[in-house]
Amino acid sequence: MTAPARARSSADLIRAEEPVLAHNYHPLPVVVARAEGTWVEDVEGRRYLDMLAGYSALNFGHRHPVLIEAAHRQLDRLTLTSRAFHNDQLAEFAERLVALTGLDMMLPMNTGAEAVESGIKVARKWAYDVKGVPADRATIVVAAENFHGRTTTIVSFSTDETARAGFGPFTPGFRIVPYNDLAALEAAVDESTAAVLLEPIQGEAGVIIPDDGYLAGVRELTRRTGCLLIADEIQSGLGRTGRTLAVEHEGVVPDVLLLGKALGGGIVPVSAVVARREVLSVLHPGEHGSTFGGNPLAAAVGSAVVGLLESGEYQRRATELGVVLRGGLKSLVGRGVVDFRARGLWAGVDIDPAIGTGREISERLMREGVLVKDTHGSTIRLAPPLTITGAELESALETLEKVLARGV
Ligand code: IF1
Repeated sequence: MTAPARARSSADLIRAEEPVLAHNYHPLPVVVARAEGTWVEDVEGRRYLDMLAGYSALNFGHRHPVLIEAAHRQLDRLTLTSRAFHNDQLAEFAERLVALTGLDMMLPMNTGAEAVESGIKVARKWAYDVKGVPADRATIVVAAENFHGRTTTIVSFSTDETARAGFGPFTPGFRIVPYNDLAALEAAVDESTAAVLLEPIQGEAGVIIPDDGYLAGVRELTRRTGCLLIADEIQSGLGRTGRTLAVEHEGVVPDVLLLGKALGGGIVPVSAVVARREVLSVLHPGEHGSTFGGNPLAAAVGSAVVGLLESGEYQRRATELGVVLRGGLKSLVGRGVVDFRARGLWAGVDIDPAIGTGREISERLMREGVLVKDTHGSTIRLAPPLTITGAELESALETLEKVLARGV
């Protein structure tokens, strides 16, 4: 007999998942039951500082009141129409998102992978219809160590065997070059190239920040060779690095911008392809679509998210508190931290493997009330909500210091 959900302990719930839930994750042994702001609470009432923020899908913290209010208001009016009809929320969302990014048009989708897939389709169609690349000959250049999602086409150009093995046959038409290497990129681009697809900072690879000038160099190269620059800002965008978009750190405006995660405010999946008119104009009725893309609930929440970003408050917070984050991590170098990379409120921290793996460090931090996620090896990622207070951030850094000082 299964105990009713309300009486089940964390341990009961973890055990209950095992026979009925696909094992495509190895979660930390914490069962979250409620959350607010930077804090989550497990079934037994233990509280944790959330330093992962849903992999940057919770930039505005858990259940931000402005976003929850927008969602409640729309839930009580209209949630889904399909795009067979118009709805009264989508125009405002499109207008405000386009204005926020400085581009011309947007295509509303749901998950990040859908935005990436849509960006690939649109870039290819632009290559055939506008650039004149022969049918089915378009290529797209990507970076090694990329992470753009989990669909078959996307893992076709992954260099992470764990994400790719066993899912072939793969989609052709992609060329892989080392990240942060303009010469290699130059060599890979030719008349068949539709686009270069890059993360401005590589998230899953461990928050890899390219050399100053790299993104500007890619922009110059793509403009000179007549191909599109597609910036995947699904994780790096929407305030995370201290700017609305990470490409702004180099004054770069891409031809195509991919957004997701925090665009849905941590409430509903919302993603988008935002692009120059010439690019998104290649789509005509019936050529692309999505049941939920642009639904009124997503659009209402998306508009509220854009509203939070229009003031610049969260970008300023990420910049200011990013100084505290960098300072704290710098003080730990040589005391358990081997190296780190940080921009705004986003850091990849390489822990001394002698102290433990990323997973072991994550479990020790969890027991001290701080939630993080390892990426690879002994690297952990820190990406708290941009609503975190200075005191909360200091507390998380002190906990990291304590866990590292304790050693093995
Ligand atoms: C998982 C991390 C992984 C992304 C970028 C597109 C997508 C993502 C730059 C796809 C998604 C998520 C996926 C999730 C864990 C997380 C992630 F990098 F954020 F840590 F896996 F690498 N572009 N990243 O980061 O967006 O379809 O998931 O909405 O798959 O485990 P999605």
